[in-house]
Amino acid sequence: MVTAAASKEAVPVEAHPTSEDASEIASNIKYHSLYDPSFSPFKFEPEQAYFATAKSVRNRLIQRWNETYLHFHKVDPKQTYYLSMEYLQGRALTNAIGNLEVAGAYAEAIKKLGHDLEEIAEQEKDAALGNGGLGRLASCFLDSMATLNLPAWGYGLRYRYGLFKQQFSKDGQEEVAEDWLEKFSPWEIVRHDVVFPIRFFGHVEISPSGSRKWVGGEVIQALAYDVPIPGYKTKNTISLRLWEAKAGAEDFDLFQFNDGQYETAAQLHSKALQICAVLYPGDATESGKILRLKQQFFLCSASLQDIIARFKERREGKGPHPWAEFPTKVAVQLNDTHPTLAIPELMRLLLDDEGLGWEEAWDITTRTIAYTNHTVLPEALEKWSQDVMKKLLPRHYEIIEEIDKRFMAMVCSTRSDMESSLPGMRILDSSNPQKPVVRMANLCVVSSHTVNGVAQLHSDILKSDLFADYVSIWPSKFQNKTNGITPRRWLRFCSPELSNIITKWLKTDGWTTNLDLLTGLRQFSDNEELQSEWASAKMANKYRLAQYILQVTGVSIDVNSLFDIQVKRIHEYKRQLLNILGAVYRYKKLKEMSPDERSKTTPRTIMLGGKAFATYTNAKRIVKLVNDVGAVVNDDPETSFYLKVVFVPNYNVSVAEILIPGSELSQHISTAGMEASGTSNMKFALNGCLIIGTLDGANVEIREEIGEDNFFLFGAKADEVPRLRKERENGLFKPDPRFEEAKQFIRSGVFGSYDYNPLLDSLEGDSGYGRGDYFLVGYDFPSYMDAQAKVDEAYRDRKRWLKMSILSTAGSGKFSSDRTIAQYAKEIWNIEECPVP
Ligand code: B1H
Repeated sequence: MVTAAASKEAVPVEAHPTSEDASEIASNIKYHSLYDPSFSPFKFEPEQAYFATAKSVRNRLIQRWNETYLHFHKVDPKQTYYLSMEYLQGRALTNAIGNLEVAGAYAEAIKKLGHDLEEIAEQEKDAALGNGGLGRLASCFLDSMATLNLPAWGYGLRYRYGLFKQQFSKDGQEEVAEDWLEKFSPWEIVRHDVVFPIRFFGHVEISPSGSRKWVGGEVIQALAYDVPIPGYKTKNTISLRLWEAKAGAEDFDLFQFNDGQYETAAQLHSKALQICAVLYPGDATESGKILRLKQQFFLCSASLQDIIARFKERREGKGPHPWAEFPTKVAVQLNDTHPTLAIPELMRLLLDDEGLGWEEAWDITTRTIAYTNHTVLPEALEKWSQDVMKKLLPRHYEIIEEIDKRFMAMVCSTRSDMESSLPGMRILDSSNPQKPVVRMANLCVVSSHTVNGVAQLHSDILKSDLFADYVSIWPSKFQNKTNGITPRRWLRFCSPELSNIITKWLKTDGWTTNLDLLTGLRQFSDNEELQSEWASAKMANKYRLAQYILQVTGVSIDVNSLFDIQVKRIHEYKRQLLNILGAVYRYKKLKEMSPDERSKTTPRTIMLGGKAFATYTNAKRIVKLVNDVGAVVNDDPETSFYLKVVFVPNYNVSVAEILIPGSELSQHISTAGMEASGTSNMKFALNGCLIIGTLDGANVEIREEIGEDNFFLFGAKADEVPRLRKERENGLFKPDPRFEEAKQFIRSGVFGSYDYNPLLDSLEGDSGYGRGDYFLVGYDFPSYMDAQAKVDEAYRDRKRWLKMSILSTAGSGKFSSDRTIAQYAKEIWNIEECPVP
């Protein structure tokens, strides 16, 4: 037995890989720091303690992961494969020990080693392999799939650099590469035996018998890394398999290298590095477009080869491969159109490699693949240049052409009434001869057995608008699956204070896996004892948040003010501009008030956060404006007690875990019809935070669940938006004087010398881009300000506010991703639970 030197207590060093005893866990952590080291010996600062702890937890996960894999292999159930270009996993340590129910024991063990669990957990870098809601949804889904014991896996890409780190200079946001793998990730396990070749470019060869084969071009290897995903209170631990691109030794030209041609010698290695270098390569250039398409194909091809290999392996000794069984064993879900190439790739593998005929391959493909749409924004609907597609994936282009041709023939022969709609439904759009494109959403709809939207309103819009023509052909293809969030990460672990109170009043912690139980809180919403406990838990979370804000911005905020938060990607349709214009108006009015009048107002701290895409100019201007407004407002001795405006830098999953529990009001104020669902609205509501919002996305359902009295509603409705835009175009819009005043105040230069005119001009009818306030900020401004006045009034009535807060949590049960995933499993994937005994 060895005794570790650097620890506080004399802790023996031993393996004990699965013990739940704190002393043995401490020994195990020491064991990892000494015998599986990644740092200089005997150094045991928080960082070393984090890595050793993570390795200790990882071993538990690997054991469960292995058992789960073997169990699935033995039972051979139908399995779902979730294909997504994005996963926003955030940190893993707290979540893993929480799901394994060993958090208490690890906290004690770490104390024995002279450290503090929270401090250690903060050493971990976020795995930010995603942009926003779509990526975080994928991660919540994995958590629910594991927790529900479903045979399901995720596939994604192992980006070297995740979503950029947001920093600021005097010019505003700057993007810096986020090196999440700098000191390796303890949560991934490389699978050197899981490698598939991925081809790009080349040409199609036709044999004398007429069969086709894609050959030549460049071939890069896909190597698997598995991230174990533990379920909560279950042994089941599933996999997120991330692909890395690699070139082999045979691709390294030693002769050229020795000849001094270093770059050309390792050309393929450098091409491989590019594929998984960054999450979202800028695609303004042709090479950027090709790289993005390469990434998409890389994910699809590697995943499908892996799926087919597993299908064959599980069929070994059971006779030749009965391909007709494939859709009874495999469900593939496309997370938006980004992995659409899975469709022609599955067709190619079945046709060219397995030798099936078109009809059979098409039947298998369409029974296997389902597609989730996440947006109706025209600019986000992917269209790839036909020329780029032909060059990079010549065989896939042929297959897409054939799908398009057969689809047209089917419509013409069975639905002659639809012929006039055909041009809009076709997959290949050559209407602009200069820029013929492949419409990926159309390819998905034609080739999937099921298409779903992510909130009721969004699914209705898909049916009545974007995909209306297809609905008349395949009415039963379209479904709704309202998004959800995992209540473990988003309440149980991020707000232990509130969780304990909920468990106490419900007399069970069963709500963590059956979130509908939260309705049990309704009967106590008036209870003074609960209200007072509730208020202290929220206050503890507000303190934690205030400390964080001070640490990252230097701004000291008052915990007794109303904490008002809007955090999400910066986009004009999400209308952060409406929020900041409201704040500017509030500031102007406060300035005009007498001290006595001011003292009657409700003090507020408005926090905004989110990243702007690097080339999205107006989004960056909005970020700059928030910072500039904050700099003036927060330093104004007359008003700063009543109003603070803070831009929270570098918003990500772990920042959200601090912000959301401490919030009291959150803003979900997109132009109606434009936010497909939103998922942070669910996280805030679950944490007892009230919502000010429009009738958009999942807001509609949240309001239904928690009651309209507990939701601050304003703004145009989705079906009014087209008419309102028309009216603007025709000069019929009369702006509210408050809106004019707020804009004018900014134009006057109060917030510095930066030129905000182009941003503000986009809100005018005569905007240079001819958009004339496309997002209707001006139209919604007055009702927004009225709703904000109601918020101020409600907050002054403490009892009423607490009751509303409790009712928000109580009504959030529907928004568990467990509910969402159970619906996918039953209504789309047709899979059943497969618990590891
Ligand atoms: C959502 C995206 C998205 N919808 C393109 N679409 C991307 C589009 O990298 N790209 O090219 C990345 C992401 N993301 C979001 O999905 C919706 O806006 C939210 O309303 C929704 O809650 C979320 C999850 O369904």
